[in-house]
Amino acid sequence: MIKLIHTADLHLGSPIAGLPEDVSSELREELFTTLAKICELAESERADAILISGDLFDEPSPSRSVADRTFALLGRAGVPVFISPGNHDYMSVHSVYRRQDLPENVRIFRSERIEKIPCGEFDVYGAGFAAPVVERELLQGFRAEQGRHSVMVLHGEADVSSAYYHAVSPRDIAASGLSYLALGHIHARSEAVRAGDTLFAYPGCPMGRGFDETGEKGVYIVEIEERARARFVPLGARKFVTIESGERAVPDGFERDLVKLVLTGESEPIDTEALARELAPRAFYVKVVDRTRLPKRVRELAAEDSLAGAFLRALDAVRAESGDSGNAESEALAELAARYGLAALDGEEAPL
Ligand SMILES: [Mn+2]
Repeated sequence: MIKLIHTADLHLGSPIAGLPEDVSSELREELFTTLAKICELAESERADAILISGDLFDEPSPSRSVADRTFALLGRAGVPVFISPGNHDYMSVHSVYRRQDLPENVRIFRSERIEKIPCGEFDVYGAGFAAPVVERELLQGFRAEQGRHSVMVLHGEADVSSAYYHAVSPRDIAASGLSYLALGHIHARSEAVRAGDTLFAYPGCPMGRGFDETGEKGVYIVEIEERARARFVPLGARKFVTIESGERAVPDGFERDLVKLVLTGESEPIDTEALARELAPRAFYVKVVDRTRLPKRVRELAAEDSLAGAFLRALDAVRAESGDSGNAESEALAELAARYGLAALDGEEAPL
């Protein structure tokens, strides 16, 4: 049996922006811990190789320390590591993958053309991005050498309708003769599916870097006997989690995680920063977003003979004149305008 660890899209060296600096720096560090866990998993599972399907780094030439730490970890992995450069860590002139001192077990597919590297009893195929965008459909006409098991490591999109990132079509995958196609690029994990006899999957990024990469992350362990099968293994890194709730609370169980609490329902304007500070001990990081609507009581102010009433009536008149009241976007905008205005009349800060 052949056993492989399949990962992609670590984006090592990425700044992880939009968070407080101490939180970002902790996460930047945890990216290396995650890579170390992947290497340890390869050892404990007695895997035959690690496949990294692109965007190992966030850019073609990461800092010396990011590159050195990465290759030191991969060099100690104890198994061959195959890397397909992606659209972020493409093969630029100054690409980190051109270094002469890479560990011996690290093999990189530097060419845009598909190459084959034999690995014991199976073959590993691959290709790399030469530029941030590659519009060619890569697998067209490809057929792996038969009689041996073969896998391919590739940063690309299994969707020919968006053709900028090594598009591969299910028809070409089915005709490839590969046992497994290890894809990268899509940061959300896909199920492992079959096209013909070829299994293919996106493992997704092994650790989230923002609230657009939520939930449990990990790698695929791929086992090939007659055919390939893949099972997802979570790596236990901190998770980004979005919770929509009417309650101004973070439930139990998120102490290690980054939580975005989206408040819904009806409420007076909420001081989101103060609430985030109050909830901070409930998670590694808490962000509060106010998506509540003003309570009826406040809306009834419009009928009052007061400055607030006059303001709300004027706002209604503007909305009626604009003619697009009723659609969700303009309703949300009107809601925000009402909140700003009422807060200002109360001498408060804008409720953001
Ligand atoms: Mn990526």
